[in-house]
Amino acid sequence: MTEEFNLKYVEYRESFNAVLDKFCNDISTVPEVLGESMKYSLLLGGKRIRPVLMFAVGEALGVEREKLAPFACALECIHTYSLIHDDLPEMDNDDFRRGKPSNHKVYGAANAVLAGDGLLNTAYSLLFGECFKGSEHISAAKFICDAAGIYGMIAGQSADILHENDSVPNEDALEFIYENKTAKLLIAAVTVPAVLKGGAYYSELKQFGKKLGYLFQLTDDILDASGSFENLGKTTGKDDKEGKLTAVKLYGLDACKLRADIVGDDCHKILDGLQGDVEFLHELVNFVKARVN
Ligand code: GRG
Repeated sequence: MTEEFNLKYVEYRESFNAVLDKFCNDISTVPEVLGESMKYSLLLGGKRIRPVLMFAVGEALGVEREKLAPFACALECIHTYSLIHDDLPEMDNDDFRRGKPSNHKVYGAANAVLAGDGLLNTAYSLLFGECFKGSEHISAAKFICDAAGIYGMIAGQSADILHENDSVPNEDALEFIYENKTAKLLIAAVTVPAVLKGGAYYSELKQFGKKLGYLFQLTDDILDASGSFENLGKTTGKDDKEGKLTAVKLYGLDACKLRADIVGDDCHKILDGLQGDVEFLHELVNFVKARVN
């Protein structure tokens, strides 16, 4: 990755973090623990890859960040809720997230369920708040809701649970899980600017998000099998222990690395068909492929 890419990534991320700080400052709940537990997970850090992607595509298409900020914030709230619920003992049972104790380890499982619910609900509230601005805003809001819902991320998580301990690993099931659990929110991140721009490069960006999501989950599986707690900030080796259907289980570690190269190339090819400055997005694909956390 070039120094220019690193600086730009930090600039996008910090500009989003400023939006998120303001959003968090405005959260004031009774009882206090509700808002506190929501903010705990939102502000734990994380790569902020979804907002960064949204801002970067927005810049390539000429959509202002201020216009995207509420959508990016809603998406990060939904992503954070999914991580809180995923870490619960009844789901993935992880005591650590982003290098810190998971939400339920700090606030207890019942409060963690509510923190997740609160984040999801607040995301919808934010999205509804945008809808009076016009039909493109309504379409963008609906796109995020659908991506997160029962034909998106929740379906992916449901399939992930269903296929645990399958005696024969199944490629179609794996692709369904990848597309829904992981790719749908990344697809939303890259298509929201297109929708707000009246549909510019919508199909290409949707396809790009799908491939990037596949690559993102592929590297996640590779990191779970071969990464470290220090880099990842969460327990590794759990997929295998829990009998998860992963690409590493289906194809083996070396084949997964080859697949990552092929899917990365697919992402670059899609970007080559877009006009505008997409150099940052090309580098982001390489960043996802080489990521260690
Ligand atoms: C519980 C409804 C519900 C859904 C859970 C998204 C998800 C479905 C579970 C989270 C666990 C997981 C492995 C999800 C796949 C997507 C993924 C790799 C998420 C981690 O996202 P990063 O790496 O996290 O962007 P940071 O911490 O950087 O924000």
